[in-house]
Amino acid sequence: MKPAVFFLLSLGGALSLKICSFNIRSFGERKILKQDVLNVILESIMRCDIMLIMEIKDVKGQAFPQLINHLNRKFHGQKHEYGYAISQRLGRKSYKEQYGFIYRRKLVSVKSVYQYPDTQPEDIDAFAREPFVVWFSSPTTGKKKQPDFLFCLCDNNINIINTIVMGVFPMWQHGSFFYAAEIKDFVIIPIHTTPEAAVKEIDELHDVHRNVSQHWQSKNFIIMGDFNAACGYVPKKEWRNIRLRSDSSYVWLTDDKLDTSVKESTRCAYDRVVLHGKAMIQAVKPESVEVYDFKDAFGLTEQEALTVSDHFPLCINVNAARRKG
Ligand SMILES: [Ca+2]
Ligand SMILES: [Ca+2]
Repeated sequence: MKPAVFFLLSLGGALSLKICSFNIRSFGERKILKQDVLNVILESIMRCDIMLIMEIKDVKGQAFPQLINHLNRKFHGQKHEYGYAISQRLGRKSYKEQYGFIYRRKLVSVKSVYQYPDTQPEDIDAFAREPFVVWFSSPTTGKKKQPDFLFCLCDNNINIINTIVMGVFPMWQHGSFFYAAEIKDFVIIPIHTTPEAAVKEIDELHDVHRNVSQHWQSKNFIIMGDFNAACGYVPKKEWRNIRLRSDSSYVWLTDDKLDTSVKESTRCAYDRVVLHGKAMIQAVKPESVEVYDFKDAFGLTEQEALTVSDHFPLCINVNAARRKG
């Protein structure tokens, strides 16, 4: 039996960031005041390193900052664990919503924000709630860059070694080497479509992506949110008219059957995550896609769960570079 030669060249490089989106139906002061509802919301956020919140209907503009205070109070002694960025109130008439991002300040920072103007010639006002785009950065530990791979020359004990290594390092893959891409910055384009205009708005996200690419240098994009991309709002035959779907440079991590709706009677893949950019795509494992079922996690009845929201949060894990210090 030949001895196994096993090289472990890097472990310390990548940091896994959990990035989630959550349409909290009609989020406002009333939800903050209901302790049970607030607890589920806080728990859902604390599972994540970045959380996009949609459907903030907060006329006085107080509920969202209060939510951040509640979160930060949970981390005594640590200076403001969470930071946030929130859009203006967006909408065509009196009905308005905001997009809000909550993030762990230790892990990421906001490089820049950009409100998509929605003034494309011949397509003015394509969106009811035009994306509030945020560029996040996750700075590296510095110049001392370690190689990002594990390497193994193994004999017929490879299965044993794989079993051991996969237990300790779940990122290990069968075969001789593993490459973990990590990214230092990425852009999140959020969207909560108008259900009846979902086909048009999802298609237009392609133009938003192009527009943002002209403004910012980043090539790493996550397009996420409540697309309303199911259950009658996007008929099957329409997919081919949606450039975000037909253009193969976009990678859809969620399939058309992933149920993100809370109601037991519905199975709807409303919420989606789409990636763009080679490094971005490499930094996310498709199997990291997760629908967080807070109904099960908290042992709630359907009715109780619906007082929190009619959507479950949707999450992915991104391999990011570690932040300095
Ligand atoms: Ca357009
Ligand atoms: Ca608009």
